[in-house]
Amino acid sequence: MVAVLVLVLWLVPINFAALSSSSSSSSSPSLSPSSINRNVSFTPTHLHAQRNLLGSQPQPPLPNAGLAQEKHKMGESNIEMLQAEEDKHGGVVVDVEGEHPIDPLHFSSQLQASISNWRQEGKKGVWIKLPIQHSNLVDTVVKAGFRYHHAEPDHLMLVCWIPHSPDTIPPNASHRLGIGAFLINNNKELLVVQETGGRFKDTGIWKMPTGTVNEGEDICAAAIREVKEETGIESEFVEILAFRQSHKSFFQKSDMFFVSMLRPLSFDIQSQASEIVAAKWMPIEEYAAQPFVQENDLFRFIAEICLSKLDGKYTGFSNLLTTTSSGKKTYLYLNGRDANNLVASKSQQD
Ligand SMILES: *[C@@H]1O[C@H](CO)[C@@H](O)[C@H](O)[C@H]1NC(C)=O
Ligand SMILES: CC(=O)N[C@H]1CO[C@H](CO)[C@@H](O)[C@@H]1O
Repeated sequence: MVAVLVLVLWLVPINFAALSSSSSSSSSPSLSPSSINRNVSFTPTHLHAQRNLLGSQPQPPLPNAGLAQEKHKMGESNIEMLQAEEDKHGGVVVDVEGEHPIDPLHFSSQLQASISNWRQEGKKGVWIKLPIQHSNLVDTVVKAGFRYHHAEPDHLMLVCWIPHSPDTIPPNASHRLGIGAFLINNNKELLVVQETGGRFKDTGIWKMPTGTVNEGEDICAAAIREVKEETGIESEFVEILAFRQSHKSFFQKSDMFFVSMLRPLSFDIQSQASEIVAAKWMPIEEYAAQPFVQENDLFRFIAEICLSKLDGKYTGFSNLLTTTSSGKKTYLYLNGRDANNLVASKSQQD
């Protein structure tokens, strides 16, 4: 007991020094000197925790930072582990919860102890989902060897591969999906718009309505939605005529763009979207003759595809609604000419 008390007395002043030198983290209420000075509950457990915290203060981020074995030998039996769910790939996911601020030093020791535990259990990827209200822990988690994986408005996802085998963490999202909508009325006029911003701003160029596919949204539904938003026109999906993939687009991500043919169900244009200056029905030849279409291989080819489609000389991809074994609905896009035969023979079998 005497030895323990001596250690406590020795630790307290050191602890102050360490804390005052890291003023940036002193905003957390649990770091205030009074709580550190508490002397009632110092048991051997807490001693170990304190020593871990002290030890982790000035260390530079090592490759597997914060994982130094000797600290865990002391820590693991005493420090409460972080709660984690196992994922399907041999890893664990820590969902940092709660509204109250978390003390970074405490979190750091819990994280280090947990990692050494998970490593012994042969766990692989460790994910930390950090809600925005716990953004003060980012530095702590990064210093423990984690890297950013992706971010959403309300949380940051960090990841660390803990075994010594090669890292097989899946990459973050690599593509953005876009649609362009091809709609023709009974006078062979194409639905076109002019945009307020972007690369076509103030150019006088008329283009097809375009937009991005939302998370959880089908391409065919996105095309209908964008046309409705930009022009007020109601429509139904016919086919994907063509798609193109390009790289180093927004935020250096790749981009998939699906040219979709829709059948208009209404013809009165009511442009409401703030990004649209004007919308109209334009003779398709006039659209195709615009210099920006003619001078750009890709646009010219797309215009030619659309013209061929009108002449009945081109078949795109129809959508077929399918159901996976888990009950998920998912569209398969397949060659429209052969789709009907396939669907007919499938329904005979069923
Ligand atoms: C996302 O993936 C790209 C491509 O693999 C990579 O270059 C980038 O660093 C990744 N971003 C993050 C935050 O990991
Ligand atoms: C700072 C502090 O909490 N000091 C306490 C240490 O323990 C003694 C005995 O229990 C208390 O009287 C002090 O207030």
